[in-house]
Amino acid sequence: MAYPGKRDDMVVHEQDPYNAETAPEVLAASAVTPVDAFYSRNHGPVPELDPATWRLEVDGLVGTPTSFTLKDLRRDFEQHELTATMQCAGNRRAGLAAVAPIPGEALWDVGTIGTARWAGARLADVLAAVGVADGATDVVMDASDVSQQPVPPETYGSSIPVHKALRPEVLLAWQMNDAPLTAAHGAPVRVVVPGYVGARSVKWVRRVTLQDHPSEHYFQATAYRVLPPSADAAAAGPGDGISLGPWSLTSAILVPADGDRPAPGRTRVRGYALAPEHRSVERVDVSVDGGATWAAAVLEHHGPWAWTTWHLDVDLAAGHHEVVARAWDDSATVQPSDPASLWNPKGYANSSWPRVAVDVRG
Ligand SMILES: Nc1nc2c(c(=O)[nH]1)N[C@H]1C(S)=C(S)[C@@H](COP(=O)(O)O)O[C@H]1N2
Ligand SMILES: [Mo]
Repeated sequence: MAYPGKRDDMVVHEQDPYNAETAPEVLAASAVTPVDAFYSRNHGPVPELDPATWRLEVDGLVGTPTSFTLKDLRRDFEQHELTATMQCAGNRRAGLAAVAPIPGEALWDVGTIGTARWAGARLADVLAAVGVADGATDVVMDASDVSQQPVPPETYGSSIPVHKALRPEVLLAWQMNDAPLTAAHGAPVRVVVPGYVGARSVKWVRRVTLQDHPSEHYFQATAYRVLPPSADAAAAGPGDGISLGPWSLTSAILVPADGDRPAPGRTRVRGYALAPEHRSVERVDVSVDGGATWAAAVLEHHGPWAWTTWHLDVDLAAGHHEVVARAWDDSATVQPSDPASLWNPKGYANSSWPRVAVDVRG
């Protein structure tokens, strides 16, 4: 069933709450992902908030606790625009689930990612207006949606370190692709934290609190953490595992799709690569023989906070081919080849080489 404001070619993993990813060929069609094709990751029902009565409370370790209306934010702060990629920590989880089962989590393929032109106020400007008090280390963002996943149910929320919150790329966004944010993507205002896993880009934000420790919200303290392979995910508690903040070097092959049966001859392999915070994608190698030989793809950069899209034309003879890619960044780091080396009980941060198998018709 289609969801309001979303195309019907979304790959839906859950209807209620709505959780859907973009089909690979749709993602490959443009550097900026259309809003109606952008992935949706929800932990509770989507709230419909009235922009006229919405308030953003800023409190905690600040000089002057302040309540802002949307009008206040638009009037008192300069609007900044930024093309930035958002990616769920669970993107490419299916590749980890192929190593060993990951029960209870959506088996996302390569489409829990998208790039948008965001516009809004800098969180740094708002924090400067209220004053950051000594001792503040973390900025907690609390939202209006209630998730039934934690026991007892609680509002969605997470936090980022103060040093990240003060960076110019972090926005309180009210626009996505030159239009007002839609309800599904956090209207009237969401946080956008480029370079960090999507879980930190809090939608329907209603309160920003500065404190001397990270958020105690379930989705910060317990979920979105990388547990050791031997851990029992169901028994994990607050503070267990590595908290996911900045994402790692990754890439995906979007076209051809796994199992495609192209005609023999010239085929264009297309995909994306994403560098960690403050890094850039410098090279993407593509192999059509399972990694025996490689050629460098053509890169298209879209700004410091956006993915790099890439393509390579290859000649494929009839028969079976395993297409593999690997991205390199400006620290000469390359993605790890083996998903087994990254496997973790909740299936986060699969940054291993993407692989698709195609059978070229004879
Ligand atoms: N309030 C709220 N914010 C949230 C979430 C949520 O469920 N509730 N999901 C987070 C996760 S895990 C991701 S990946 C992104 C997804 O944003 P999108 O649905 O706009 O693509 O929002 C984040 N912000
Ligand atoms: Mo996510």
